[in-house]
Amino acid sequence: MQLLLNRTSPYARVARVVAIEKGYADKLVLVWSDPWNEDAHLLRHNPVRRVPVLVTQDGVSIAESLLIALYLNQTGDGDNLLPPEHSASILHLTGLAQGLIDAAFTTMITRKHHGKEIDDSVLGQRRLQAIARILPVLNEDCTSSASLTLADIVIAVALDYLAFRLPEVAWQQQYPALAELHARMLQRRSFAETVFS
Ligand SMILES: N[C@@H](CCC(=O)N[C@@H](CS)C(=O)NCC(=O)O)C(=O)O
Repeated sequence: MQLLLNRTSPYARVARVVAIEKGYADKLVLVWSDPWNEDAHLLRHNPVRRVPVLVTQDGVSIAESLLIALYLNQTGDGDNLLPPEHSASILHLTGLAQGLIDAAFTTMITRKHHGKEIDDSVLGQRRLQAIARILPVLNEDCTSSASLTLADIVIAVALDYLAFRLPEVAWQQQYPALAELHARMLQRRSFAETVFS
């Protein structure tokens, strides 16, 4: 099985963390890919030209980080990251965290292409406002569960991506529940092995 990824993508990190947590570390070939330049292998597996992409043992390509996470959760070992009895609340938090990743990633990539003044555009403002609105809701709604969930992973990746790319969003001081979740998750092997770089 292959995972097409790069080292700075929060989406790819979600897929890779889930793969490690579900016992796929030794069965997965990591294929470092460049969505921003010609990359024939990536294009062959994903015409959208985005990472991550999982290529299964049978050669089927799956794009979209959360769909990859669902596939790995269904087929891998270990705890179910989306137990049916808690699926609504886990998906609620996962959706918010994915929204946080989307807003943070798009802020970063539009700054890179258009300069920081893009933040003042209507869409730039909407993204920053989304980040400011999502954090307190996640802080309020996230609960520490006995076993690891998909939401724990996506929230922690989103927060670590903010710390990496938008450090001016100083969520650590304002949101203690998120700071606790982030610190706890960073201690896991799956996070230690997938640090943004
Ligand atoms: N919704 C997708 C987003 C994936 C995505 O945007 N990946 C970025 C890297 S962080 C990418 O490959 N961007 C290249 C592009 O948009 O052309 C997912 O959840 O996997």
